[in-house]
Formats: sequence, structure tokens, C-alpha cells
Amino acid sequence: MKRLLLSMVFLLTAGIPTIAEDGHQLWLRMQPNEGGVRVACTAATPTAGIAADELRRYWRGTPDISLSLNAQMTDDDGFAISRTPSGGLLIEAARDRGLLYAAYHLLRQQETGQPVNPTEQHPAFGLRLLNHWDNLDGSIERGYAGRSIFWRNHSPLLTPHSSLLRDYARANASIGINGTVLNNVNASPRMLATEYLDSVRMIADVLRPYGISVFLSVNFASPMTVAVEGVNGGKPLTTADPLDRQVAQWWKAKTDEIYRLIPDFGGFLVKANSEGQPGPGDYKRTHAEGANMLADAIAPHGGIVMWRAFVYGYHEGNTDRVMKAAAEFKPLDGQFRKNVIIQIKNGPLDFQPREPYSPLFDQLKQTPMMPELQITQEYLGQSRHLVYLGPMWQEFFSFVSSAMPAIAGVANIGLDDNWCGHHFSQANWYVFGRMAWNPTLSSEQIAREWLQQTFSNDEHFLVPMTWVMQTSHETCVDYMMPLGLHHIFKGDHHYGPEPEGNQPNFPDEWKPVWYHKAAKDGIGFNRSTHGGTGASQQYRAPYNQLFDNVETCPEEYLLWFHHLPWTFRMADGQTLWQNLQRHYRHGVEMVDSYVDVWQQMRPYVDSRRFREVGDRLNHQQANARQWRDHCIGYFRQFAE
Ligand code: GCW
Repeated sequence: MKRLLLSMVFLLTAGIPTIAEDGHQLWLRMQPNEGGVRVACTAATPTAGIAADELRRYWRGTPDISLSLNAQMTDDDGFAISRTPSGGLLIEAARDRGLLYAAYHLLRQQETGQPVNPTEQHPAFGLRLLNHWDNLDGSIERGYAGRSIFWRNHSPLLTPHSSLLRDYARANASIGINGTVLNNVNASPRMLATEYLDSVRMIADVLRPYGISVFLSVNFASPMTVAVEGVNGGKPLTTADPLDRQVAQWWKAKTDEIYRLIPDFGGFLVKANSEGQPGPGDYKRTHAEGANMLADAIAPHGGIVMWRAFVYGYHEGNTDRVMKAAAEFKPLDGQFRKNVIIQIKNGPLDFQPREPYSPLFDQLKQTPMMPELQITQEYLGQSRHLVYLGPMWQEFFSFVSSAMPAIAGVANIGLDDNWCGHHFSQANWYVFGRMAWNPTLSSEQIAREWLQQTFSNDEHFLVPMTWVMQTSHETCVDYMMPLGLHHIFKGDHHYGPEPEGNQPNFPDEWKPVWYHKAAKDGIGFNRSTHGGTGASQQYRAPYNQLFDNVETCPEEYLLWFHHLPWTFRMADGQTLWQNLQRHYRHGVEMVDSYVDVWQQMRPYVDSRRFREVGDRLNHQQANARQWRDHCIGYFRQFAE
């Protein structure tokens, strides 16, 4: 009701930015046209119908548009737009999803003042998925924007809220996302119980017209909790061993049940033998044996298994955690079924403010892979800091080829009015979709088009705020962990600095001191071949050499790969210690200027969003100072 009233007020006074907006409309703030657009659609599917409706309602360009399916085109989600002899527009696509994406492409061009040129586009990644870390009780692991939009107290958020799910589906469709995983990778076995599957069916029915298929995270030991009719006399099993006949039967029966409810179900996502989750290793079986058993159950239905490479056990001793994925998965290359994809985090550790890319992307030659990016800013100020992730992902794509079948982004979406907590965190959802469609788009262009649609088309707003967004990632790295430092976070909530962190109840691999190794002799983690762990050698040439050699290692990864004396000479002639302090101070100065820039944006932003963003920037400023003072203060005892 509150939302309705607000939007009525806004409609009556459209164009005056002083009226409060809550951010719920995201980047989809188009005003309806006056009518008069003729849209003909020869494809009779709900998805094509949505494409046509969106254009009828919002398109203000040429009066005639026709949409049609064209079986001659490449069979993917792409589309072509051409002009007809009579001056109208023709949209063609192999699939109805393509028609939908073409409609949103046109509307984006319109809203950002771009020309409508003939174009043909195809997505880089066939599957463009969100991963929700949502629990069935409604909480969200690493969620900073309220509770789950899918689950509440062990029941689904259903029909009364399905307009919310429709808004969610539409927002995703507008940026080309075509699938979503509805629950946490730390998966409850209950997810596969029949009552929940029925909810999954209802969610799938809402998302389907928008071209979005649903996937589930599964707990590898589900057969030991959930009973399936006709298997083991309807009782849960006593094992989850993937080579056990009954276990395979259980998964086959369960998968059949899922497809009876959801014929276009996408597949399973699995976190196995990592951070205490069950997996095939519990039975001395390999990841391949575990994944293949699930793959065989789902293959007859055309489904896939996404098997995560984020593996490390607790208390495995003083080994280098960043080497584990490549060490475990490389020997299995070639052993996975065709419908298994290995899902790999962008970096080898864990979504740090900056990491070099994961070398596993270089190691697997015969196994399909997919990147996992984290949209929710677990280690990047959560929903408190303005940090635009476009530049970080662009850096990743400059090292890793995008010739892969799929890509996933860990969502930052919750029940908050504005979906993402921070208004600017919406940009990370947006840029994920845009880069999943085309990773060669520049992060700057995406920032600009997002600002145009979300806030204002005025250059006085766009120029400074594009600069803020584009520099914000490097700024965050500077005030948190410059020069390749990593995991200097407080506690398990991963917010705030704790360089002294050496918690006795934590495994080494969670302790800040274990990562920065600051001492009288210097700072940094030696992963070179010169007395280090040799992690540099998991990379393809020339990076294995580049990273290994302190002279050629890029400064932004320096202390990731090298342990160096405080007096080490940096490229700018300063010592490492001076240079490190300069980064920390620079990060704070940048946030200071964001605060000032934002104060000048008042004429272009409605009152509520202006205030909310301003409050968060003040908070970020205070946090940045804490990071600087705390880290410099701590390192000083060794450096001076
Ligand atoms: O980043 C870490 C998080 C965990 C998460 C895990 C993973 C879902 O701190 O909360 O668990 O990674 O990706 O599996």
C-alpha cells in the first residue's frame, strides 16, 4: 500500500525528482507512451506476448513493430532487429526469449538516448544464472537486503506475493538472465521433499513466461533424510554413496518427480565436500563419481549438474588453500559426463576485493566450466559501501576466455524495498546480466546506462557519477586490502578489518595473520617457486612466469604471490611500506570525494534515494577511515 501511494504521487508529478522513490522499480522506470504504437506478433507464446506488451506500453519510436520467430537463425537466445521497407522495425529470433530480449534492448536504447540501429546479437554464455543463497527459513546466507523473496518460515512466499516474483522475473529478463537457483548451496536436504517441490513448481510457473528456468541446489546426502516412494520401502537410505545402487535409484526417482512437476526444470547445483558439506569424498569416491551419478539421473530429462570447484576442508593443515581446486579437479579432467559443468569462483580463494583469476580455468581442457561471480558484496562492504563490480569482472574477463556454456552470479536480492539494500548495489545485479550477455561491453558504458535508467539522463549527473562508480572498486581495494593483500577480515561476518586476527578456534585458512604474514622481515604470502608454495605454477604461460617473478608480477597482485621486505623498492621509487600507506590513504581520500560529489547531485535525485545513498556514503567514509587507521596502525609495529 505504501508503495502504491508513493508511486501514485510520483506519477502525478513525474519528472520532478524531489518526490521520494523507494528504488523498487530498479532500472525499469520507463513512462508509458501515449498509445499509437502498432505491434504485431506472429509468435503465440506467453513470452512473445510479454515482449509485445512491453513495446506496446513503453515504446515511443517508430509506430510499427513486428515480432516473429525465425527458425533459420542460430538456435540461441539471440535476436536480430532490422528496418522494413515501410520504415517499421522487424524483430526476429530463433526462440521467443530472443524476442523478449530484443524488446528490452529497444527500450534500453530509448531510455538511454541511443539510436536504434539494425543489429544482430547473441549471448556469450548460453546459461546466465543467478544463484540465491536463500535458506528455507527465509534467511539468506551473505544476504544484506532483507529476507528471501522465495521462502518464509519453511513455506514459500506464494500467490499473494507473486507480483513481487513477477517484478523479479521481469527485471532479470530485461538484462538477459535466463535461469535462477532458488536455494543456498549449503542446501537443506528438505529442499527435495515433495511439499517444497510443489512450491518450486509454483515459482517456476511465475518465472517461465519471462524466459527464466529454475534450478535447485542439492545436498549430496539428501537420500539419508528424505524418503522417496518405491525406494527402500519408502524409508530414507542409510548411505549417500554415489556408487550404491539404491542411492542412484533414489536420485533417479526424485529427478523424475521434479520433472513431472516442472518439465523445463534446469538442473542441480552442488557444493560437495567443502566447508563441512557432505559429498562423494565421504565414501572415498571422487567428485567425478559423485557428479556423474547425478548427471545420469538428470540426463534423460535434458538437465545439467553444476558441480562447484570451491572445495577445501577445515583443518587440512598448513597447505595453501588457493591451490586446492586445481589440485583436486585437474586429475579428474575428462572423467565427467557431458552434462556436468564445473562452476568455478572467479578467484582461487573466496570473492576477495581483488584476486588473480582462478588457475583452474587454465587446467581443465576437456570439462565444461562456468565462472561464479559474487554479486552480493560479502567482502566488499556488503550493502553499506558503494562498490561497483563492473571493473573487477572486466579484469577477470581480460584473463579468462568467455567461451564457456554458462555463468552464475550470487544474488544480492532480498525483500528490502529497493531489493539490494544499497541503491547502488542494484548496479551489480544489472552489470552481471549485461556482462553475462556480452563480457566485452565496457564496465563504464554499463555504469552509464544503468545511471541513466535508474536516476537521470542529465550529463551533470552522469559524468561525475560514472566516475564515482568506475573508480569505486579500486577505491575499496585501496582502503581494505591493497597490493594483493587478502582475507584481513573480522570474524565470520567478513565486515571490517582485523589484521591481528588469529582466532584459536578458527582453522588457519580463516585467519588474517595466516594470509598477510606480516612480521619484521616483511609482508605477503609467498606463492612463488622461490621458497613459496608454488601456486604461481598453476597458471598458464605467460602468467606462471609473470606472477612468479617479483620484477614482473603486477603490483595489484604483489603480496598475493610474494613475501617482501618493508623496504622493497616499488615502481614509483617508494618503499613497500610507504607505498602501502599511500594506497590506504588514497582509498579514504577517494571516499571523501564521493561524499562531496554526491552532495552536489541533489538536483538530479529524488529526496528519499538522495538521503539513503548519502547516509550510506557517510557510513562508508567512516569505515574506510577505520580500515586505514587499523591496518596502518597494526602493520607499523613490524614496518618501523
Ligand atoms: O564465501 C564463502 C562464504 C560462505 C559460502 C561459501 C561458498 C555459501 O563465506 O558463506 O557459503 O563461501 O561459496 O560456498
